[in-house]
Formats: sequence, C-alpha cells, structure tokens
Amino acid sequence: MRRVLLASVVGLLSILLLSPPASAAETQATDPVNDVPYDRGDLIFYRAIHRSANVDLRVRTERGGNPEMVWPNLNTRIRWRIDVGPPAGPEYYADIQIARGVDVVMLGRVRRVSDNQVVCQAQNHVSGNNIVIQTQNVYRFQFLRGCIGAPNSFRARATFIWDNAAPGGTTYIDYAPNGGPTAPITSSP
Ligand SMILES: [Ca+2]
Repeated sequence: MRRVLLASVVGLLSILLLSPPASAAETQATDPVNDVPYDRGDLIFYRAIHRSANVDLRVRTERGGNPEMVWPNLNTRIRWRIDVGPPAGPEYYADIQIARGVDVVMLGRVRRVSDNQVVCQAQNHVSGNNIVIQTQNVYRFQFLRGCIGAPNSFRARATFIWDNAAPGGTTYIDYAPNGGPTAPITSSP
C-alpha cells in the first residue's frame, strides 16, 4: 500500500516538474491583401509564438488549400527567417513546402543557414514533437526550441515564395512584416 502511494506521489511530482510554465511571448499582425498576384501566395496575417517548450509559427493566406493539392511546384514555400542573434540576418529557416516521393507530402523543415542542413523536420498528418498543419487558409509549423538552438529570444519574418513555374521563372515573394523582422520575441523562463 505504501509503495503504491509513493509511486503515485512520484508520478504527480514528475507531472508537475515536466509541465511547462504557462508563459509565452508572441507577435502577430496583419499583412496587406493583394500585394502579390497569387491569392494562395498572399500572406494576410502572421503570428509567431515563443513558448518555453517550442516555437509555433502561423500564417494565413488570402486563399487557402492543401499544399499537396494546390501548390504548383517544389520551389513554392512558406519560409520563416529566424534571427537568433548577431550577426544581422537569419541563422535558421523554417520552411513549409511539398516534397515528392511515393506521394506528394507537405513537410516542415528547419534549416541551419550556415550549412543549409535540415536540423528538424515534420510531416503532414504525422504527430510528434514537431508538427506541420494546414487548415483552410492557416499554415502552421511548430517545433522544439532546440531546433533553433533554444535562444532566449528571436526575431522572425514570414515570406511566401510563390514560383509560378512560368518560362523565365517568375517568383513572387510576400513579406510579413513588410518592413523587416519582428522585434525580439522573448520567452519567459
Ligand atoms: Ca500580403
């Protein structure tokens, strides 16, 4: 009986110790509509959330749809540029794009800019620590803070890179925020 009780207490303590604090910091804003010619590549809202456990990046587009069905090619992507400290500019990219294997799948990939290595990945319809989800016109990529080196704060800027695959390769880029990256988003310990 005593052993069972002790196990229960230890279990409860583990839950309490593992529970992340409720604190989180975030930045969100709207982006102009129709500043690029493709509605599915037109960002209208962004939201970057910095939690003690993970980073949660979300955008909305003017027109939505499952990338596996409606994005035109592998070059088309949502790219978050993540600046974790000096020097100026992003140290990581967090990309949502499609890949072709047996099937076409939507992937989330965190890349280290210095060597272009994929350091974390998520796949549509696959649960785990890192997830990538599309619901109507919302595109979300959530990954562990360790994927970007667990910085105290980061600056973020979303881009939608729409490659219309026309001869000459015209690519349209919608930036959010338009003027540059966000102010530092600092996660409380
Ligand atoms: Ca826009």
